[in-house]
Parts: sequence; structure tokens; C-alpha cells
Amino acid sequence: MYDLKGKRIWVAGHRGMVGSAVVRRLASENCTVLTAKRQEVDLTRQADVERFVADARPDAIVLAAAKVGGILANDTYPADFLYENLRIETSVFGAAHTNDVDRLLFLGSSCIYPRLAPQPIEEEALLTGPLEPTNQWYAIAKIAGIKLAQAFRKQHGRDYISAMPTNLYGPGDNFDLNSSHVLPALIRKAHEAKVAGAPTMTLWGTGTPRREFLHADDCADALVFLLKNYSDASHVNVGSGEDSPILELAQLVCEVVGFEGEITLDRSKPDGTPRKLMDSGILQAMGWSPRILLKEGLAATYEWYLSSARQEEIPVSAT
Ligand code: GFB
Repeated sequence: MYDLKGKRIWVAGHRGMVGSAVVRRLASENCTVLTAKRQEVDLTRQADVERFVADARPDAIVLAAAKVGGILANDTYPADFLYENLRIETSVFGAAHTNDVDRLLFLGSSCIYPRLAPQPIEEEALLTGPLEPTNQWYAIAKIAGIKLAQAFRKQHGRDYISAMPTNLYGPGDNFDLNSSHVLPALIRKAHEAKVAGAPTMTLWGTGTPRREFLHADDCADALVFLLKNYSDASHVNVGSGEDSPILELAQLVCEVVGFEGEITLDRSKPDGTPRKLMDSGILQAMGWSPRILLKEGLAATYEWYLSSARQEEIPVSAT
């Protein structure tokens, strides 16, 4: 439907886990990938973004830039998550429209849905109930992004679309224990416990919440698929179709990393939403499905963590 051949595609947020995966994926398309240097373009500043878009003249934009973080960061820095994300969105959508960029793919998150949405969660569940309190700030910003895409489509006929990925993981993830999502945190904790010969590693919360995971490269593949094949107002879920309790995930991570100690629970930390398994039926019916199995993806991500840890001189072996 939308031929990428010869097109100039700006990937906003190209240094992040998803943005860098989209850049890798677009390398096999016959298009020109544009990126903006952080020192030159502050995506929260409308004037910077207007100037960049006017100079770079993209045909399409993939808006993968966002202030992101795990449950604790979301809960601790509500203003940053709401305000920075709203600013990025208004800057990029505004600059796209002003400069006549007619195609834009906005990236959201599964936390846009009500805390207790029926599972698996269909696209139609949006705005049918109260949000999960720990990440409502980020969720509101992402809902605003969906609405911006729909509003520019309705009022100005712009071909702006939105994709809602489930919880993502992969190379380039954030492994900082205070701000990361659960999988990178578990990889790091299991690794450090193994290296230290510690008897235990700690999991936040009760271990009972269920989460669905998708590898960033699968997500990027789905995004490029949507960019090429989808044009409608409704946002589209992007998931793997499988979820499991956090405690089981922790056990799988320990197996991959080779940590044989015990897992203990820190119940002072929040659980967040009890479950968020997406219904990705619309995307699958269009012909897309994920390829990377969780265990294989985790092993590759652990390898990536070890190689980047070596560069930062984090201990990687017990010697
Ligand atoms: O990935 P995560 O931080 O975010 O946490 P959410 C998922 C689950 O893993 C929660 C538990 O139940 C956590 O309590 N968990 C266990 C841990 N141990 C750890 C740990 O060491 N670190 C972390 N981070 N979690 C995020 C939202 O929600 O999901 C974002 O806050 C975004 O806004 C993202 O939507 C996709 O899945 O709860």
C-alpha cells in the first residue's frame, strides 16, 4: 500500500532500543533512513524539530522517541513521563503537518489500556475504564499521541497511524536497576548474583503479575510492516500472544544466565497492573507474526548485555 522504495524515512529516537531496531530493519528496504543528532535536535523543542524536518524533508516519520522506563521510574517521575512525552509528540506531529509530511507512524504502549481490561486486550478497550496508577502519566501521554494521529487524519486528511507494542526487550535496552523494565533488571540481577556467588536474587512485588514480551527486532519488523500496509484511524496492537507470571520469567532468566540460587520477593515494590496480554488479531489477520522465541531472545539479549558490560568494565566472570 505504501511503497518505501526511494522514500526518505526519519526515525525519531534512533538511539533507543526500538528506534535502533527500526533503523536496522529499514536497512533491508530500498529507502533512505534519516536520523537527527541529539546535540542538534532536542525533540521536546518545537523550533528544533520544525527546522530539522524542513531541512531533511522526510516523506515519512517513525516516531519511536519517548521518555520510557519501568514501573518504579514511571511512578517516581510522573511529571517527566507526562510532560516530556507530550512535548515530543506535539513537536513531531506539528512539524510533520507544517512541512507536509503525509505519513507518520506513532509508537505507543500497552499501558494505554484500563488496568482491568478484559484479556486479551482488544484495541477497542481504549478509554473504557480507569488506568493503572503507577503508569497513568505515561499512558495519558501515549493516548494523546493516538488522538493526535486521529485528529490530523480527520481534520487534515493526514495518513498518520499508531502502533501499540506490548512490553519489549532486546539489545540496546536500559539495564539500570532503578529505571529499567523488568527483563533487563532480571538479567542484570541474575548475572550479578551469579558473579558474586550470592545465594539469592530479589524480585520486586509478588511475582504474580503476568506480562507479555516481544523482542525489539520483531517489533521493528511489525512497525515496518504497518508502515507499508496499514492506513486507518484505529491504533493496532503489536504483541507476541503469550504471557506468563513474572516469577516464571525470573526462573527462565536464571536458567539462561546460569544463576542457580534462590529468588526472593521484595513486596515493598509495586506489582502494577495484574495482567496485560494484547489481542494482536488485527495485525495477525493482515499477515504478520513474530519470529523470535522468548528464550532465544533472552539469550541473545544476555550476550548483548555481557558485551556492553565488558566495555563498561562491569565484572562479567567470577574470577
Ligand atoms: O517492566 P516493569 O517495570 O513495568 O515491571 P510494567 C513489570 C513487573 O515486573 C511488575 C515486576 O510487576 C514489577 O513489579 N518486577 C519484578 C520488576 N522485579 C522487577 C525489577 O527488578 N525491575 C522492574 N522494573 N520490575 C511498564 C510501564 O509497566 O510497562 C511503562 O510502567 C510501560 O509505562 C511499560 O508501559 C511497557 O509492565 O508494570
